Amino acid sequence: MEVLTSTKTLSAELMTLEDRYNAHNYHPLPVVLERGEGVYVWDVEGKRYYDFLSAYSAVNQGHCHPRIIAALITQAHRLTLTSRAFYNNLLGEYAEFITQYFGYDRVLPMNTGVEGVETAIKLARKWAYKVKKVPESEARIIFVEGNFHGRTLGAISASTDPESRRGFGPYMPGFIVIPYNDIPALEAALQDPTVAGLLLEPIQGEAGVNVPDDSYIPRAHALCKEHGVLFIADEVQTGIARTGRLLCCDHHGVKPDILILGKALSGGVLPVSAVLSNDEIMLTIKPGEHGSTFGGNPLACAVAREALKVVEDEKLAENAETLGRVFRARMEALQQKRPDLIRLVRGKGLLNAIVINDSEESETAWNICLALAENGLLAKPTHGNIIRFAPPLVMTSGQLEECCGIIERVLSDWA
Ligand code: IF1
Repeated sequence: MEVLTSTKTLSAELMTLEDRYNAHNYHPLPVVLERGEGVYVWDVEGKRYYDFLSAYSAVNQGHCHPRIIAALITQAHRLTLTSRAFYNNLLGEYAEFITQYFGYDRVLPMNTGVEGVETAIKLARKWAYKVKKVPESEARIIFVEGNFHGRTLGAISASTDPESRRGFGPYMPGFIVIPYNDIPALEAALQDPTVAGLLLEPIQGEAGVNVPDDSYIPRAHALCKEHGVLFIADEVQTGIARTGRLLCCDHHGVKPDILILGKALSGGVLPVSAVLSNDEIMLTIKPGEHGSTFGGNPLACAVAREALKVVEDEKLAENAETLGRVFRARMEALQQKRPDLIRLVRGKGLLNAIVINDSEESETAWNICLALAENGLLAKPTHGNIIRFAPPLVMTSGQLEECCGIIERVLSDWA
């Protein structure tokens, strides 16, 4: 390769290459990353950034956590995949570990978050027919507006986001969508005896870190109990210590009937998801009725077990709670200084967002993220004018101070 004559030549070349040969299903920030360690990532020109997206909360334990990488490498030399046609020596121990870790009877291991969501929908329907005695093929699942559960046809059939669903019809039947954070709407929907479950995120990530009223989750859970409907929590993004507790539902003392995990379940090392539930629900699925080639593979078991141990050993939930309060206080002070630019700050733990005081279509949030990248901090807008801030949970208070300083410098003088 010719000697680089100017900065960012290699980045430009690699972006061009990706644009030429890759599908255009994303609009990435113009940064080409090649290395990650803890809270940092480096681009191909060697510039270091604080990662404030954490791969959408998949690297809560920090990039390339040494313990998780070691578990990956050790197991990769021994056995990576057997398929579930046979037993493997790690799945039983992993299943015991993760069910005790979260307090459930059983786990159904999958790979991506959306496979976890699809699995939960199938479980809820199966339970409705087998246990609640809903007539076959008539079970309904309640979702809430603003949801994001993934990109499969099932998940987008519940979506209210035109970008996620437009042009992909026809859609999955049997889904009811009601307003989020609206108890009367839920009470009305629960009058339908064919409802099997309510599936929601305890904080809506993609919708822009949409935090419901404190009373919403516990009251929704109680109403589901009252009506014999399963409370299903999609904690793919909010789980694994991200919001300052092991699960976001823990803030409310609510134990979901079905819990969906993904992303940081592997520390961002490979796709690992899991659905947890108790016998009455989980055992409605019989052998041969659900699964996947890689679900419960020994490599995933080794990695996920270590990733969960790291969360506990390094007290990542406590750290997220403490640093999250510092972060929101600093951002709220900034909002006071620049109410013209920042409409509000919201979040829990280290899942936070600022809402920029501009239209959805405006480029403001995008341009702010470009300026933040210039200043060594990576964040990305969601839905037009909202910037999500979600660093790895291993961040120190000193690093957070420095990052708040970067954000304050860029936003204080924003013209
Ligand atoms: C993309 C969003 C975040 C999720 C929740 C299930 C899934 C996700 C609550 C599916 C995945 C990812 C997907 C990725 C970007 C990212 C995302 F912006 F799309 F919405 F995080 F907010 N439930 N979220 O957040 O998990 O199948 O992806 O493993 O598709 O653009 P997955």
